[in-house]
Amino acid sequence: MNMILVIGSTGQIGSELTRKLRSIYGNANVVAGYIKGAEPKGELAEAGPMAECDVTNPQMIANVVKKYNIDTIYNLAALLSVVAESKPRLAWKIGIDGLWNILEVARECGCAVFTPSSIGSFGLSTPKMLTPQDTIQRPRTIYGVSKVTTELLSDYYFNKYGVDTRAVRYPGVISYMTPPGGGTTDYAVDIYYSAVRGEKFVCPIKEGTLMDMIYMPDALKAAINIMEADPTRLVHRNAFNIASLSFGPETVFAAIKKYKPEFEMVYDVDPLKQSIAESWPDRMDDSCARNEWDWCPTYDLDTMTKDMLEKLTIKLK
Ligand code: AKB
Repeated sequence: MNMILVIGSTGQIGSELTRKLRSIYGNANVVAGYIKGAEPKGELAEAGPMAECDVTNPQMIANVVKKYNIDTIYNLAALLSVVAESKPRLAWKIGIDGLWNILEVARECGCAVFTPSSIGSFGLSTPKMLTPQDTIQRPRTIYGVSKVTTELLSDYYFNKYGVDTRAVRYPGVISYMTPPGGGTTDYAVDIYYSAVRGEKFVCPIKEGTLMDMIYMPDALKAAINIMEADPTRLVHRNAFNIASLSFGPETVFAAIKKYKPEFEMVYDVDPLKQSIAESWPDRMDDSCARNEWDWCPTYDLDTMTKDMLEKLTIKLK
C-alpha cells in the first residue's frame, strides 16, 4: 500500500499531482503538504489529509512522515527560474537545504523521493538540439545551479544510502488550473489566458526562441510512471530528459489562432527571461526515458491547445 506525501501541494504541479495521486491511490493515502500562507483550499483540503510541511524544518517533515507512515515523497517545493534570480539565497534554502532535510528523513524512514529537475539544469555550453541525457550541465542561473545540485544530491543518496530517488527534467509545464509563478516558460500559459479573455498578448520571449514544453496531464503521468517504474530497468535516476512539445512563441500563437482567428500578439522582450530562455535546450532527447520506463507523451500542440482553450473558457466564465 502506497502512503504518499506531496510537499508543495498547492503549487502549479503539486495541486494537480495531489488530485491525480488521490484518484489512483485513494484520497486517504495522499497527504497534501503545505506551508503557512499557502494552505490547501476547497476540494484539495476536504478530499484527503493535509499537513503543514515546510522543507526548511526537518523535524516537521519527520513528524508528518512518521504520523502518516509515508513511503513515497513527491517534493515539489522550489522557486521558479525568474523569481529565483531575485532571491538566490531563498532558492538555495528551499531547493537544496530543503532537499537535504527530505533525503535525511527518507533515509531514516525508508521513503522513495521524487524531486523534479528541469530544462533549467542545462546552460549555454549544452548541445541545444536533441540535448542528450548525459551531457554538459553548466547553467548560470541560481535555479539551474540548484537543479543540477538536486540531481547530484539525489544520486548521492541513492548510491551511498540506497534511498530510492528518481526524477525527470521538466520542460515548461502548461496547465489551466493553477498558474505558474515566476518561470521563464510562463508565457506559454499566459498566452492562452489572453486568448480566452479576448486580449492582445504581449510576448516577453523573442520570436524563434524554442523551448521544451509539456501539457500538465503528461507531466503528471511522467511523475507517476517514473516512481512506479521497475527499478531493475533504470540505468539513470536523477534526472531523465522527458520531451513532449518544442515550440517558439510564433508557433503556439499560430496554434491558438486556428481556433481564435481574431487573436493578436505583439512582442515586448524581457531581457532576463530571454537570456534564460536562450541558455536552455531547443529540444531534449528523451530516448533514455522511453527505453528505461516507457515514457511516451499523449498530447501534441494541437490537442493541448484545443483542451486548454475549452477548459479555460469554462474556468474564466
Ligand atoms: C521555469 O520556467 O522556471 C520552469 C522550468 C522550465 O523549470 N517552468
